[in-house]
Amino acid sequence: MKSDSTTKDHQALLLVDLQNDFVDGGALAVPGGLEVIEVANRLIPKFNWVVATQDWHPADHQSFASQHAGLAIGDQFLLDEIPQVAWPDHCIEHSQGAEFVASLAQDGIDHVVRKGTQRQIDSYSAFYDNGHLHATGLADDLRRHDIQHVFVMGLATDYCVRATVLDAINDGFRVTLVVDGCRGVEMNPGDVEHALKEMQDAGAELARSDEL
Ligand code: VGL
Ligand code: ZN
Repeated sequence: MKSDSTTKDHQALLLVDLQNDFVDGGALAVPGGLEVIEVANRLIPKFNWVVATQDWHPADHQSFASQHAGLAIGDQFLLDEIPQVAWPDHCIEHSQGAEFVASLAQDGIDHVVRKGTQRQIDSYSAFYDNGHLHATGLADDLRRHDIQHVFVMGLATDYCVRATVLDAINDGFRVTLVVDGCRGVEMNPGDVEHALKEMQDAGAELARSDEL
């Protein structure tokens, strides 16, 4: 770690969307997604406070291409005037695909944040929906636990990890992105690299898990 401006007591690990649908064989499989589970399992015991997000959609969520005649997976459209990518059906509430990956050391998770629960708006970030209309309550919860510095890893770098990191910084948290704990969708070549640059430009520090 670069400096010790925050101690363990004020640090949290934030695991983004380590769910069956985002890993190998899942409905929205992120290439190499399964590889980050062992990174999470190594980091979990090092933190006093561990938060995990769960993408948690109703079956008729309007981010699903299946809900719109004429939209194909990957198409961009406007959902209530907010730019939206059309995704395959994924992480439907209470489904197997929405469950955490079985090999994840779930006993070490202290708090779960479910997002994307409203059918009419998507929520990539662990903190706010994509329109920044409603907070999930995570920022307040972290502050209640005196957390000042969050270490973020998970899936996918160019969507939910990116949005979570940018919102965390905006809400005043120090953020370290655990780079080897992330994998991206990379819908277009360069998306992951671009997302990493955006996060760094916003003030995120980048680290490898073996440095923590
Ligand atoms: C995600 C697309 C749709 C993610 C979630 O976890 O990055 N991406 N829902
Ligand atoms: Zn989703």
